[in-house]
Amino acid sequence: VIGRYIKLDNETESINVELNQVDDNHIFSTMNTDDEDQSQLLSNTMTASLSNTVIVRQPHQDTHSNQYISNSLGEKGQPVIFDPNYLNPEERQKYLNQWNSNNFNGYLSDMISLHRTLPDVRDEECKHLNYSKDLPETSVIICFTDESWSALLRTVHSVLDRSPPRYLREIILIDDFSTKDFLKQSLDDYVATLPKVKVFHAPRRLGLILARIWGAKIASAPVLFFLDSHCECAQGWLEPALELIKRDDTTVAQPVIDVINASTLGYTAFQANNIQLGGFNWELIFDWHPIPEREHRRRNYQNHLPVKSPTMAGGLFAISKRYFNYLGAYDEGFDVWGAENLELSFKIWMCGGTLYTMPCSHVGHIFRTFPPYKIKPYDYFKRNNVRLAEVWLDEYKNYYYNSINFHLPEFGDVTSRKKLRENLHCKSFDWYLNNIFPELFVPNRDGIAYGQIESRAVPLCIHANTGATPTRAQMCVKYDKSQYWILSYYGQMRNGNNCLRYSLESRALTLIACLTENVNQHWEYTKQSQIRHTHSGTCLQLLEAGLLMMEKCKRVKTQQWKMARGAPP
Ligand code: UD2
Ligand code: MN
Repeated sequence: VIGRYIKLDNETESINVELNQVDDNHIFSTMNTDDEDQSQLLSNTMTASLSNTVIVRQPHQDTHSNQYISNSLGEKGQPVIFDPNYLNPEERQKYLNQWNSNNFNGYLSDMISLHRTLPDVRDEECKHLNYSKDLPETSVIICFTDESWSALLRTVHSVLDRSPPRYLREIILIDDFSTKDFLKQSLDDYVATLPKVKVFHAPRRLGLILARIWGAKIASAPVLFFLDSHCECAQGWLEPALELIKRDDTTVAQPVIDVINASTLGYTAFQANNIQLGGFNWELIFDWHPIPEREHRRRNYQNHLPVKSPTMAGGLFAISKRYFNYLGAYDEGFDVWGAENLELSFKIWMCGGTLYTMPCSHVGHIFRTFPPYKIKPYDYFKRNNVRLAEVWLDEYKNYYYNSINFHLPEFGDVTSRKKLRENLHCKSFDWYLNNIFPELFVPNRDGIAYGQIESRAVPLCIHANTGATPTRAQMCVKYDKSQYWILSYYGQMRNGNNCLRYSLESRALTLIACLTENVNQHWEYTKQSQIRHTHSGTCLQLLEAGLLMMEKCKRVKTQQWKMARGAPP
């Protein structure tokens, strides 16, 4: 037996068993089992919308050729569960190396067809839209550094296979000084066999931001469509963006970014009633938000229509080349990775454009927990964010500086970027917050008490622990952001975007993502300096060793807490 193929039928919850001969070197044998580790594997697949599982024991030898492709492995975006314990030691080492260099299952990616099919994941309404007959042409720009061969080329082929040829002028690959050998001559040779695809090798490491600027300069079509180098474009991905930009070239359009699971490569789509919009927090980290009611109303509750998004995730979007240059592309002082997505988002809104997410356009992306490239000897993300804050955040930059504990790094010269903002007569950040992202928590507008919460009984402060660990008190540490709380006007006790929560049912005091209008997250800071949970009418009490409990409110020192009243500065 070389491998096992397990098929789980969602509806009946039964396990079907099949035998599959893939090619001369590959046989997938199947077996029906209810043993423990198999049910574990199967339960992992349940999180994905599709349910075929393949456990491969003996994969092909040549990881950079496409010759041993199964007809079914990963087809239709199915997740493939891959158990490395079935690999021989040599293959297992290759598998581990691929994880280390990519931070996703590159070994499995190499076994899946570069032309694998995806289901048409669009909502029904999307399939019957009529697009203009003369949409503008696009240049697709894909920057990469040390990308997996198959992930990169699956991105390229998904563009070639699923774009109407008349709208696709070219695909520009910018190799950002990769060190992997196969991304040089072999890539050039491979790409030479494809229509419309060109590779440009950077003479030094540019970082993704300068690499994109370079790609945009080379591009000849009126519309630029940027993609990451580990994406798969789904059916109908291109037309919605071209339609929006044709109507108004100050419109910037991002597809729904579907999830390609980093270990199973299973493709999971977001339906239009379930998509999330881009936001950010005061650490200037991008995050996701549900569509606010005001946007549902503006669109007459038609989920498939383009929805206004405060920010973009950054990697996947279409913009007119003219407008990209008009907005000053990206800050060329940004290094390696990060901040460019918020810069462009703020610029678009503040300088007269519109940023949409298009529920009818789907592109999958392999999300990884952290980027695989070597970290430079300094914190480039923080430095980029300081440049961003200096130029675009006005007085709001102090929230960011508070969150990074006031230690400003050297951030270079931003005069030319400030000049750009002036020349374009862009609106203020205050305008942006009030009009484009009113849902964002703004401390001095929405806060009524802030800072450390220190016990009056002993010098201990409430410390934020996310996840299952109960919240407790610890030694007070100044400028520790886990001890910086803001009680909001709406009664939330916030640590960043997380809120203190107490539930009568579980009797647990935890920290979870803030939800407005959740009774379990509603608190008051009383005249007697108590932290009172409104719904249960109980008060926060310090026990020995920093443990916290919700108890009947009474006048004891262990229920009294020091916290600065008034809005944070
Ligand atoms: C997200 C964006 C990414 C970018 C980033 C912030 C999505 C899906 N992804 O992070 O596009 O906006 O936020 O900067 O919205 N690369 C280079 N040179 C480098 C580093 C990276 O060419 O020095 C390439 C890399 O190979 C990849 C792309 O840039 O194709 C984005 O990098 P990532 O995939 O690590 O970023 P991601 O998806 O975590
Ligand atoms: Mn990416």
